Amino acid sequence: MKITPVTADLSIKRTIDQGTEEQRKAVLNILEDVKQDGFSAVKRYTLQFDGVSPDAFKVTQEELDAAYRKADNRTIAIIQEAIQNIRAFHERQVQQSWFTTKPDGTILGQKVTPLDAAGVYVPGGLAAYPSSIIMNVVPAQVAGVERIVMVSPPQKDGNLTDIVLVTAKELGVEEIWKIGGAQAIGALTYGFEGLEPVDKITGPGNIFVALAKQIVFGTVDIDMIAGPSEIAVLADHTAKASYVAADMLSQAEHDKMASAVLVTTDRTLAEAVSVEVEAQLKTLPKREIAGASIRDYGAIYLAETMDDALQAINDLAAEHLEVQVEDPWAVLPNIRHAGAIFLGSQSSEPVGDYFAGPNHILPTNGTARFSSPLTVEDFTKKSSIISYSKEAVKAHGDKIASFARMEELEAHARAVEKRLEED
Ligand code: HSO
Ligand code: ZN
Repeated sequence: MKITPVTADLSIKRTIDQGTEEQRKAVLNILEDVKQDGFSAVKRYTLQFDGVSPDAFKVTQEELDAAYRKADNRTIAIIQEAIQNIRAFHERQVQQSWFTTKPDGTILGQKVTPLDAAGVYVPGGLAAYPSSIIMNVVPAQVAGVERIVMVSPPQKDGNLTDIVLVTAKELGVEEIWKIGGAQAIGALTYGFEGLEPVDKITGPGNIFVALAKQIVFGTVDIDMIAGPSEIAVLADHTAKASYVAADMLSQAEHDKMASAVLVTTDRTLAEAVSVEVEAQLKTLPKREIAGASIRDYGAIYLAETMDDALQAINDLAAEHLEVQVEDPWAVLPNIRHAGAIFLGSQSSEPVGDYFAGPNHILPTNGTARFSSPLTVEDFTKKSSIISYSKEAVKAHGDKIASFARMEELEAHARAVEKRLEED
């Protein structure tokens, strides 16, 4: 990897796939068809895109049980422990409704209510990561969402993979549909006989799924449009080159467009990481993907001071940031933009992908400047509570009426004054 000095305005080289005009049109058509024709449109598109035409799209209890019986105990135990850790972390995020009272008897507050129904999209093939299923489902469950619906495209044999079903069963997700692509987003948004619409759709997907989510946003809520994985490592002379390189490759193997960037104050480390990345790449099963990612989107930046390095790190606003410096907690206050921050040499990124507890659905493409990981709050909404007392209306009614007249809204003014007329 090339080593370049850190420059003033640094940004991760990103390619944001916005889709082509044709793709957008195709997705609009699919959504419209699903809205109009429901089940029959879903059946048609599943045959067209997935090459199968099942009579029923809903996964049965027997299918779930059969997959579970085939799973080995260690796999199940690992999934269970990961779910436990992730659930425990998310339970800390629960927000309570709150109310405040004033001496005049007014009560104000905020009522937190879980969404009624959430839909989780699980991509097909190798990207059907069980870890991502957990990361989407657990916050919804902790929020109290009563109905969680999973959708995923059927494989060539018409089924979902066993590991997807096993994970769903461990999570207690019971409503699973073998539908993928834009047609699945349409089905979740508009519903069809047997499938009731949901309120929010989360989960990653290909460009067709991303476009469909963008289009249905407003009718339903969505989580975010996730870009390829990103990792930035902030390191000084105390960092171990083999760790840094391994962690960079862990995200590079996700996608040819994933980006792995090192920002360091130490030239020796920069050179060692460059050599290590090449060496470790050679034996990776996904060396073709990881190699392309490192070549096109990887970088090693050398900074003169830790302040310059931190500036660069904040400019990058990476999805994942590893801090491998002498005293990581000391630099934490100066880190402003990152989706997840991994502190210290033992906190390698995959620890967070699978097991530690925080969510791995994180802001990409520099959106960590203004957005956050997926949380329990994302599966709730709030209602404001206003309970005014007679005393309060007497004291403030005339001001409210005057305010309304400033806006030339006479009916507003009179509504309040009606209360003033009475004793
Ligand atoms: N690192 C990915 C999530 C993931 N990793 C799933 C492994 N499985 C998010 O950027
Ligand atoms: Zn990952």
